[in-house]
Amino acid sequence: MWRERPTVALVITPRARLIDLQGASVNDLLDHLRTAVGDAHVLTDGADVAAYVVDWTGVHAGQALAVVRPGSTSEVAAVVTACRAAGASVVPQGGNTGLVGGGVPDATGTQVVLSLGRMRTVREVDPVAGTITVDAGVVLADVQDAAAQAGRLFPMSLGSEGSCTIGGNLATNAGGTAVLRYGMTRELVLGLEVVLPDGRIWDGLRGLRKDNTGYDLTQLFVGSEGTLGIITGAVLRLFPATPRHATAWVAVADVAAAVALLGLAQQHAGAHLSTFEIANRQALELVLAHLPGASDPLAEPSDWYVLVELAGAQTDDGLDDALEAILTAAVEADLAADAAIAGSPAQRTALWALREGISEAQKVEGATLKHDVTLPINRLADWVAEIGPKMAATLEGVRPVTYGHVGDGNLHYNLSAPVGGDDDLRTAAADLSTAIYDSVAAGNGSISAEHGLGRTKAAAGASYKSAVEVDLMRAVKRALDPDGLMNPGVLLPLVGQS
Ligand code: FAD
Ligand code: 2HG
Ligand code: ZN
Repeated sequence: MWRERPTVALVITPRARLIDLQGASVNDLLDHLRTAVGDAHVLTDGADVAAYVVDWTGVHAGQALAVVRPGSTSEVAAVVTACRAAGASVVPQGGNTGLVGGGVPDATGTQVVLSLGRMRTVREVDPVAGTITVDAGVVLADVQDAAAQAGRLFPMSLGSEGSCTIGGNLATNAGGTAVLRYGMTRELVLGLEVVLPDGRIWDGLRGLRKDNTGYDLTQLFVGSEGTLGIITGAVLRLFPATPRHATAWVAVADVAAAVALLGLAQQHAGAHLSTFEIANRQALELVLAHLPGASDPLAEPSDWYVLVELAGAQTDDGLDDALEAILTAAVEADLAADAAIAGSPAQRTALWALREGISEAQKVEGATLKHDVTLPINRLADWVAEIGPKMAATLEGVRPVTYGHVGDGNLHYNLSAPVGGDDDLRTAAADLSTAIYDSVAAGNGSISAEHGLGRTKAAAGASYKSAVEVDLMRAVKRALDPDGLMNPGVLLPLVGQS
């Protein structure tokens, strides 16, 4: 069971309820918003707002008072100021690829969605300083491309990189497949520009590597999921380009073998090890069933697979040898049964597609219950072995689609419904998730490794934290957003909700 929610001393209630949807105040607000950003960028028609009010999973579908699309930082500030004056709460949105419902409005129809979709300028690239300065609405893949054009690498890599934005990545502290080598988003940012809940602009766009002048305000906004302000710009770190790769899809017997293989890979490849991902057979089968053109690279099925990649500079000639040494050692130690090594960029892309296609394939398959958990790496194998039977006992025929960033101790333990049993999964969802979260908490893990808490896990997040932690988080929220107008109900539950 979830631990009882800690009691808190002070209550934040969003002022959004002050809005009378039939009243003149709404029309006044819409007028102010139109003045701030131009008529064409305030959307209110159902068809125009449709894509902004439903999340990628389809689980969270709300209503918006309006969707506003500012084109500059000063326009964002004007929108926030107008909303604050009217007591309307604001839901920041980037690419709307979030997986916990944090970027879409609730069902009240009183919230304003503030989309950063028009703020797509790469402001500056400085290859020598190793920095890139961008608007928050720049799509992640465009940041990667701009870095590559300057002969540098922006390493963050997500399956959603063609749609998600840097603002969303920062707001969720996104992870992805390069964390093992380069860290989470918070390790890739040097400075931010933020519109605060009171409409002021904080210009913290400094690309300094060293700045010990007090509290780290930049990091406060990273992972804040739109609850403390709106990120409008960022200075990000660039790294030397890694145009050379050695990539393999490896059949392993179980999670314990995958973890042991990780140790071998670290030993042989050192800093060149950039990716170490895991997927179970169920995950691969969904990709083979639903991803056009996907094929199994190995002759025999295996219960588990690892995607391992080494990356290096143009001058790094030894990557293929290092990969071969890893695989030879793995076979000798009985850790790997077989492996497919990419012999060309096209084969590398095909192996990556097997991993990156899992989310989409599982969505096509039907109802899914997602769990984005981290555990200490040395506990992962036992945890997977223990949780499977508990799931089966709770819902017969439930299909664990287990995959993720095993090198970071992060598994996506996503349950697909029993065949034909989507409703059964929905009915059993609370019991299944509680069993998973309880066991993760007991193992000193986290119930959200990289996707954030959003709406989906706001209550659970608070219930697994200590009273001290929740008090500190609420104190920060109160200090920056005393009226509770920034994304209420996301990350922290509304008081009174559990
Ligand atoms: P949105 O979905 O628009 O918003 C997400 C949250 O950030 C919301 O709370 C929103 O209010 C807030 N927000 C957005 N922009 C701003 C801003 N400018 N200022 C303040 N708050 C803001 N995530 C991972 O971590 N690792 C993965 O490997 C990964 N793979 C994915 C694969 C697929 C196929 C999909 C669909 C999603 C994946 N995600 C992954 C989840 C998602 O892509 C990330 O959470 C991403 O960082 C969200 O960016 P976005 O621009 O789409 O944000
Ligand atoms: C991934 O690692 C993403 O592919 C998405 O984090 C996970 O869809 C999911 O649950
Ligand atoms: Zn992930």
